[in-house]
Amino acid sequence: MTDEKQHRLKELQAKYGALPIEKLLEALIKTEFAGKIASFSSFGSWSALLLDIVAKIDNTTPVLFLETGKHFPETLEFVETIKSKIGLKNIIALTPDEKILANADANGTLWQINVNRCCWIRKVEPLDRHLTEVGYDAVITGRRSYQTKEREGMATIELDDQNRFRINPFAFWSKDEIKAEFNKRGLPQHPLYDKGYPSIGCAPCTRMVKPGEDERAGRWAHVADLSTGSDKQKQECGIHLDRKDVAEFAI
Ligand code: ADX
Ligand code: SF4
Repeated sequence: MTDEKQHRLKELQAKYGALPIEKLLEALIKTEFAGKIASFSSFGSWSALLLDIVAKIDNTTPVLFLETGKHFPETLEFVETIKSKIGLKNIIALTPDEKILANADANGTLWQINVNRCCWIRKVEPLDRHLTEVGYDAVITGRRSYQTKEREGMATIELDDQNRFRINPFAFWSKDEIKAEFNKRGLPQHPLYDKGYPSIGCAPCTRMVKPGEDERAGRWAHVADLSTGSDKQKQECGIHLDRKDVAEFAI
């Protein structure tokens, strides 16, 4: 982390860190990082909320969607619903490198034996390739600190390991606050949400959640059953982790 970036981080936090979400994002999208900021979206259960706020500020803001080739058909339909209902004009689908796929996951079953490498091929590499090509200064995510242990320490405005500003406008929102704002705006919900999928990723790595289970219990639930040497349930696909922590899965 350079001193200059650290200094700017402190300035941004002091100036905008306590603002309501619309004001925070407006300042960052229109002024601080104009033309150099993108939002990520998983097009999952509560995604419409961030997308609605971003679209109302500037509906040409790039929205990066990792099109892993493994999504539920319902997720791909939901992308179209969001486009028409929320009016986003610049959704960019990022796809895995064909050569890497052909070499490392030719039959598409790598997720069964090595989820970390599969996520690297289908998410981390395509994202990093795009971020480097375009040279964004900042990205916006929909992560919340209550979601996982790894996310507990996040800040609303932070610097990632590549010296890029990462904005987590919902960092300190509770689940109830998200739901209330979502409902107030009358936003479209992912079609699988009401069918028992509170947290939605790729189809092979997302199962239905039983009543009483944690909302992320259905994510990578098969991993604990694999003989990969790890009995810990995977909680992060890798795009928000320091790249040194996923380097061993790179091809
Ligand atoms: S994950 O790491 O467990 O897969 P989760 O579904 O909670 O992520 O989403 C957390 C944030 O990561 C989302 O708010 C979004 O910013 C980003 N994200 C997750 N999946 C994708 C995707 N397929 N494309 C783009 N961004 C994504
Ligand atoms: Fe592969 Fe599963 Fe990761 Fe999707 S979530 S990229 S299918 S391991």
